[in-house]
Amino acid sequence: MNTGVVMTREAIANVAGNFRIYGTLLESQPYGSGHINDTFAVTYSQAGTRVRYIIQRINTQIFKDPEAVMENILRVTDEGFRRLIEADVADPSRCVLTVIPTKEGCSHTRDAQGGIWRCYPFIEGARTYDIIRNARQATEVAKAFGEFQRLVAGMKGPRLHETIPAFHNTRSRFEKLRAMVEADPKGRLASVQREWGFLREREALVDVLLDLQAKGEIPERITHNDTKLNNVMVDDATETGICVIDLDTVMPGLALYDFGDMVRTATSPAAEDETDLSKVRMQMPMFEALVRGYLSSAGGFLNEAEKAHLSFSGKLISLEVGIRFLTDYLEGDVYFKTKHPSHNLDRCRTQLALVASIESQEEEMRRFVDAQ
Ligand code: ADP
Ligand code: GN1
Ligand code: MG
Repeated sequence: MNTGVVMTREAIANVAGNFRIYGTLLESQPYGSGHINDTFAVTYSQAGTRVRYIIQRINTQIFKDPEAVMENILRVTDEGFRRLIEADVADPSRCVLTVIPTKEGCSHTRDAQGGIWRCYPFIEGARTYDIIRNARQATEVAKAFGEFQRLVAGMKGPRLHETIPAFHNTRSRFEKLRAMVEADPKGRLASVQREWGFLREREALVDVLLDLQAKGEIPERITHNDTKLNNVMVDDATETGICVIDLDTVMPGLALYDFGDMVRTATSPAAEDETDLSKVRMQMPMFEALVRGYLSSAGGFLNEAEKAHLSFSGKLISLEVGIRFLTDYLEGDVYFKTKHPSHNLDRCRTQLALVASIESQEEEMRRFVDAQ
């Protein structure tokens, strides 16, 4: 089971000591609710001022080429920083992540067990949310993700590395699930017949965006690919989305994958692992707020086919993540961090409930987008 790494204070101090941070380490604690990396907040005294940093162990079971991940992140954050300076933004270091180098000038360091770590300044006066609070927040978050896509759109140089190949390839996600159903390595299939049936009925959906891309109707762009609500920092004072974080999957992708994941994570009032499925629903006011926010920053570069599939993308990404949670459940919880044996199944069920909720409102969603 993937439960994340346990680190002693001394082990964290050893890792943190490799970065170009001066002062004295005061404390450290595990931080955040991400499913992939091991994240710690560390506090230093720097000449009497408390300063925090984020230290993160990259999950190298998932990101097989961490150097490529860091190369992408350096390129994207440099580009973002440059563009923000050009635009005269007041405090760019709160609006884009800064990679803090090691004492040797490298973007990451290796611990005694071979774990790969990186370090960012802690963005203060802001936080992430696991559940959306109100429509205004939805607009702000969508605007921030759209702005992120806009900032990196014109980046020069070679194509970014694909840090996880076929990450959003919904056909291969479906085929992996089918293979896991056939192998049933943990004997869990009997308990998921209803979920597997729901997904099988919707198999045709997984090819829709891939086909449009193959026909050239939807272009490849530089996208974030993990635009969960809790991957954007929201300013405590202004409630604006100030900084997009979790940049491991920034790579070539479809803008619709990003919008779809916003719908998946920012329209329902329920947690991703809620077990009372009657609480899971796609709330139309949140969807409308997301569309407004996203179009305000990304509307200028999206084409008609992309705009026409905004509501579909929410359904597809909820389906895709449902497929991934179910696959991981059948495989024995090897990918996402889990806290108990049915955690991935609970998460799968909320995703499928969300798909059903979107299906019941799809016409209305489409009409709203068309009217923009
Ligand atoms: P994961 O891939 O595991 O989701 P993230 O990079 O999203 O890892 O980090 C996990 C959580 O840590 C985020 O949701 C956020 O709350 C917090 N976090 C990450 N980077 C920063 C930062 N630079 N400043 C403040 N909080 C951060
Ligand atoms: C993971 O890292 P985190 O928690 O932001 C996952 C996403 C899933 C999401 C489901 C690299 O995101 O793809 O959509 O969990 N990230 C990776 O909550 O697989
Ligand atoms: Mg995250």
